[in-house]
Amino acid sequence: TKICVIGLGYIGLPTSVMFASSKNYVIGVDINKRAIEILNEGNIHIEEPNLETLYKRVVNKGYFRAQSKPEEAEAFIIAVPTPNRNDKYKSCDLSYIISALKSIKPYLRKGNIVIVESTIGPRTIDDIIAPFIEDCGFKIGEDIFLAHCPERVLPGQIIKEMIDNDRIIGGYTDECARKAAELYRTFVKGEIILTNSKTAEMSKLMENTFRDVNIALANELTKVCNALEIDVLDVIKMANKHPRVNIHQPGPGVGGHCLAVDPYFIVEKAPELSRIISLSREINCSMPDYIVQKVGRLIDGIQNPKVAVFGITYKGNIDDIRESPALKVIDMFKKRGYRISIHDPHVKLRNIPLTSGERAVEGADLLLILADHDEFKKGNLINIINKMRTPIVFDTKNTIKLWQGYNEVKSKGSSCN
Ligand code: SAJ
Repeated sequence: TKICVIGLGYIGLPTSVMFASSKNYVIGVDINKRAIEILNEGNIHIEEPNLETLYKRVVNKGYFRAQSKPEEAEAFIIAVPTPNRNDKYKSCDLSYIISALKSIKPYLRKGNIVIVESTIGPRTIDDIIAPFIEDCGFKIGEDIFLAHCPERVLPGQIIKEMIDNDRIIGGYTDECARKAAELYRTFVKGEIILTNSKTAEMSKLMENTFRDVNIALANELTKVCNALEIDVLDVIKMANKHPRVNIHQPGPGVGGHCLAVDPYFIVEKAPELSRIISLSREINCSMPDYIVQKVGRLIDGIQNPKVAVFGITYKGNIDDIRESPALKVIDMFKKRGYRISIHDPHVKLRNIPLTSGERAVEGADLLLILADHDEFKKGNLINIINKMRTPIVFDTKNTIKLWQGYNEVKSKGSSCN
């Protein structure tokens, strides 16, 4: 099958590679000229384990080519970003989807399959995308087969999860779902579950919303426990001994381009009814401020304080800082006039002033851990606090319990959280 994939980012590129690996001819399309150049030189422009090796293999065999414009194909897969708009409900911005649809319009032929992989609000296929295609003069389910096939892969293990995870296929009609399923069956080993478009849209959004709401519960519990002087991590450990309870881990907030984005797409469509969902977003968004207030109390009275921040990515062991709560924390520190040093062994961005861990803690009054990178899980607490001016450690991700010297320092009553 000849497949044209629009959008070669974290989802579109691995998807293209998977289709090409199972002997489909894939044309990858992106508006980013630099990405096209890199890809056509045989390299990839994103970081993802195992992807480059697989990519080189399909390019060498002639199954993949990147270009800036679509062309005729049997199937079109849209994998472009759908960010939040800057409006009251942070609603779903469909402008990239609309321009992708416009770009394939001249190449659409009877019998084509059109699949939207991008995350979209409930009813978007029915209310916006299907009418667009019908306006082009096609009858969906007879001339064109339209489906929403959301992805649910975790960055860092995309390839494995793309193959093994169960896949939801939401067809505009039953025939649309069957056609789309045939395509994915070429590489998906997990179960392929057929449904309608709106159910597929809502289930994808609800997966991430479920996680966001549960993290909000853990974060709220943290605030309540702190107010009542109860150790929240002990409470979570105890409660999770129950076979049907799984309280998530509290932290400095929720980042990334999924959990911090998707719940708003549901709220937008039914604001009066989505109360727990929007409250959870509020609670998770309040965490950076909560952390900063707490830091303020811990270093109260210290002249010209210096805070060393360890870990600024949105979660541990990745290089991605999109929507990371750490950035908000750092901004608030700057507004308060604190001196700040930042250490993150995973981030390579030049516009953030990073320094080594040793230098970061030198003369610091507080060490704040915001991401649970593996590098932070081992260390010598005594060595670190010896370099600090004031030995206060605030660990929002519970990483340093494993550090050498932790128990010794803790028993002397220093502020380890
Ligand atoms: N977090 C907590 N406490 C927890 C778990 C996570 O504070 O107990 C925070 C993390 O630190 C991070 C954020 O939540 O800031 C999100 O991290 P994550 O690992 O839960 O999720 P993502 O955003 O990397 O990927 C999610 C995944 N969805 C689910 O696990 C339900 C992934 O499978 C989806 O494909 C992806 O969203 C997506 O593209 O939608």
